[in-house]
Order: sequence, then C-alpha cells, then structure tokens
Amino acid sequence: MDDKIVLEDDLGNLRRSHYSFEISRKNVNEEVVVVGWISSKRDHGNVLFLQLRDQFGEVQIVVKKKETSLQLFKTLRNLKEHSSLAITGVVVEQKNSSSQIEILPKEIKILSISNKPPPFLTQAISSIGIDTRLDLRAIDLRRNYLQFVFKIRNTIINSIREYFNENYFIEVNTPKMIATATEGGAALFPIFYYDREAFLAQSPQLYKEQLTMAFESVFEIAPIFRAEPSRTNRHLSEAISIDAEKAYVDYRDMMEHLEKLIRHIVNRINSKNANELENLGIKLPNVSGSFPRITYTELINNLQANHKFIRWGDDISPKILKDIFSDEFFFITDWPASMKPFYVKSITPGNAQKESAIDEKNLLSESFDLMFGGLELSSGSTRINNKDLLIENMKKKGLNSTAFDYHLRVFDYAMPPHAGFGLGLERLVMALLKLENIRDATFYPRDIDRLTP
Ligand code: AMO
Repeated sequence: MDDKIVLEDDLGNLRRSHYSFEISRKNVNEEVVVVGWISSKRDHGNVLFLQLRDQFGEVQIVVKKKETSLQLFKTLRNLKEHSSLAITGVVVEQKNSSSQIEILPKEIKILSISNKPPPFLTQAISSIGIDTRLDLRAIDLRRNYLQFVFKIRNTIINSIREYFNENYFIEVNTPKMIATATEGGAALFPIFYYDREAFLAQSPQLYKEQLTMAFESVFEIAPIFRAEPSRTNRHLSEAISIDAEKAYVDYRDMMEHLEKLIRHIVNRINSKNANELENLGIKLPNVSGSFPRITYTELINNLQANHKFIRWGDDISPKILKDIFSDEFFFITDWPASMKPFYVKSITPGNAQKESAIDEKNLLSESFDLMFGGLELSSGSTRINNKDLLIENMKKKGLNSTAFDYHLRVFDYAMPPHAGFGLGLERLVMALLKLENIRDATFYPRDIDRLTP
C-alpha cells in the first residue's frame, strides 16, 4: 500500500467560479473553478472519474493518466471519499451524464484529505444503526437522504416565517433560562443560575402570553427542553417549537390559523422541493379540504361503542388513533380540563358547546391537539386571562401561585382574551416525510442516552 503523506494545499485566493448547478452545455470550453468533496470514485486504470459534490449537487471530474503528472494521478487514485478538492478545469460535453457535461482538470488542489474509509455512504439509511450514524453525524448528514430531508425542513421554516409575516405576527424571542415550570407532565432540566436553581424552558408559554399585551400577535421558533425519561422514536430532550399566540381570538380562530399554516407549508414544499420529494419517494398529504374536528368526548364515545376499553379522562394511545385516522391531519378538541395545563381556559356552562360541563371533574376546556394519524403535532387553547381564575386553577393543579408572581403581576393591567398553540417542528417533519425516527428530523438529537456530538 502506498501510504505516502500528501500535503494539503491552502485555499489561498482560490474561489469557486460556479456551483455544480450553474454549469451546463452552454459553458462548454469555458474554464471554471469548482470546489467540493469526493462523493464517489471510479478507477478505470488510465482514467479516474471523481464525483465532486457541492452544496447543490455533483459534477463529474475526468482525470486522464496521460494528461496528469504521475505523482498527482497516484495521489488522486489513493484519495478516499470525503476528501476536499479545488479543481480548475475546462467544461466538456458528456452526453451520458444528466448534466450533459464533465470537467477536464488543468490544476487540482487537494484541500483536505480524509484519512479513513467512509463508514457509510451509499447504503440505505435503515440498514445502519442510528447510533452509528449519530456518532458521526456531520458525515451522516452528507448523505442524499438526509440532504433531501433537511432541504425540505429549510423550506418548512421559511414558509412558517412567511405565513406569520403575511398574517401580521411579530417574531419574538423569550428566555430559555426560567424560574418556573409551565407544562405539568414533562419534567424540567434544572440548571445553576448564579446562586439559584433555575430551569431550561419547557415552552415559551407564559412569555408569549404576556407579549400579546404589547404586540397582539406573536410567534417564536426556538428550542424547548423536556427531560423525557422514555426512549421513543417521537420524543427529544431538546426540540424546536413553533409557538403562536394572539390576542382577541379563541382556540377556534387559532385552529384556523394552524390549519392554514400547515396548508401553506405543504403547498410551499410541493412547489419548491419537487426534486427532493421525488428522490425520497414521498407524496405529501392532500390538505386542500378542512381538517376533520372531533371532540375528545365524541372520540371516547366512538371508541367505547367499538368495544375499546377506555374511560373518559384517559389518554388515547397513538396506536388506537393511527388505526382510525391513518395518515391524515385532524383535530381533537374540547379536552377534559383536568388533562390540560393550568393556563388553559375551561368551557364554562355559560358559553358551553353541546357537551356542557356538569361538575368539576367533567369540566371541558377550550383546547385542541392537532394530530397526524397517531402522532400529536401541536396543542393549543384559549388561555385564562382573569387573574383570580388563573390563581384558582394553579391551586387546583397543586401549584404554588406565589412562584408565578412575576407572571400574575401583569394580569392587574387587563390581560386581553388570547389563544395560541405550540407546534413541534421535528414532529411535523417526521409526519410529512414519513420518518421512522424523530432523531432524523434534527441535526444533533438530544435524548436520555445522548449528549454528544
Ligand atoms: P405541548 O407540551 O403539547 O404544549 O407541546 C407542543 C408540541 O411540541 C412538541 N413536543 C415535542 N416534540 C419532540 N419531543 C418532545 N419531547 C416534545 N414535547 C413537545 C409536540 C407537541 O404537540 N405550551 C403548550 C403549547 C400551547 O398551548 O401553546 C405546549 O408546550 O409536537
């Protein structure tokens, strides 16, 4: 084996003249500078074919032995995939390739050498253990499959900003180091905050509510932290939440917004990522009609009528929901108040819908979950905007209301009626792209077993 050490070149003043997608037959005979990494290599003895990958795609480099110095040819032949090159060369026609061109190099700079064979490159994503991939995530993310997923994720984030901007929502940022919990069930990560204990934010809930006083309509795209003890394919310890909150509306208005937001996202992906969808073999769900809405009570009655053992007040398992709704968006509305956090407004007998509240334990709430099959994508509700009611509800849920003084204080200045939702970005990506594991919807997943890379 020739293990000769080759020195890596400096980039110096050399810069790319064209991305791969910018070179076509119209550039034949032109000199170009392309840079990128080798995604594959074919050795035909006297000719080497290198696929050079950049941010957008690939271009084929043809290195002919008789036109290259022996030393360089040998170096290139031994170069492993993932090595980075800068190539100054001439564009020539190549009828058999999809781009119809290839590049004959005049000068090759080796910018960075991979010293290990690639651990995974072309295998199907499902054939390699996810832990092996995550241990070397930056390399894993170079694979086509994940490139398509993250390009679509990028469209999703842009289209979310587009939707909210068009609808006069202001983008906000709320603190991620906080003093109190908001989302009952999910456990908190404690941190040291100078000489006090603090927590990583489970949700921007209380801050986004307060900000409706100043800005009326707000949204945030930011991490939430949940100390989830379970190992599932749908929970992360750090996820990205898309939060919206708006004054002078109720939960039904926010369901409308959420539905329109999802429609906007799906339409944008269809128009911007046709190529990625085709490569992933994915057809996005049809979202032209309005999403079915079913109340929690109707759903429980249906399940009981179909001999499922489930009581009013129980959580409904993803499996049961998936069997009924398979792959479609739908809302479950009007949840028992006992199943929702303290800030969620109850349906009072005065403005009750048909299943009016009878006593405390049967109380319903102005709330919804957006589901996709068995996967919960979002929760939302009308919030309590009356200070006394909020304190009462905190007590009912066993919370110490004095810990929330910083929040309750603003309610003395007439908190307007308001409603909102939180939508899990990774869950949405997972649902739309039919990912098996939520970890592939995020760059560097965090879970109970993983804190690196
Ligand atoms: P909830 O706790 O239901 O509601 O969270 C909202 C959405 O965030 C996503 N999500 C998660 N995604 C991945 N891993 C997790 N561990 C995780 N936890 C939550 C889900 C979920 O539907 N403050 C309310 C929202 C509101 O009422 O505005 C809240 O946090 O997609």
